Amino acid sequence: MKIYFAGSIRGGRDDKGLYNELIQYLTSYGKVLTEHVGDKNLTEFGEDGPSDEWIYNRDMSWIKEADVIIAEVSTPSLGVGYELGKAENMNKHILCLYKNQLNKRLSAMISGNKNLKLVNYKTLDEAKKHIDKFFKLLEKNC
Ligand code: 6K6
Repeated sequence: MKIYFAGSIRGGRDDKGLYNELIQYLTSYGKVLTEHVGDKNLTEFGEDGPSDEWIYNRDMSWIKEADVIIAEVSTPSLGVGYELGKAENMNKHILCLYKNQLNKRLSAMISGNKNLKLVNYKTLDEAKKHIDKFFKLLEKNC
């Protein structure tokens, strides 16, 4: 199972610790292609490749290669939104995890899209349970 984990980078790194925990959990289900998204030392101003064009091409080929896309969408990110749109067009299985927050609302382009499986959670344990359910359902339907 190849898993593409999407999470904000230049959109802001407030949730990097959470991404890290989710990625660690996902490794029990398969190979996470994008482990760097959870790198606690990666800031929005850092680098992860020789050029942006190189990063774009690498990430697009990983999305093509991935069996599933798991996106943490609580921190708004142009990159994550773009990846989700591309993955939807490729008919990938997609799970979006959204942490309930008081002063923020998720983009309607995500919450209003019935092709994306969107779940709300409050704690990391809840997020893990959603992940378990997603993979169980996938197993049943494949
Ligand atoms: C590292 C630190 C700052 O910039 C970088 C290099 N950029 C990226 N490196 C790796 N993946 C990236 C990069 N920029 C975007 N992505 C992909 O888009 C990741 O797979 C994330 O899921 C998503 C983040 O998009 P932004 O718009 O928040 O950066």
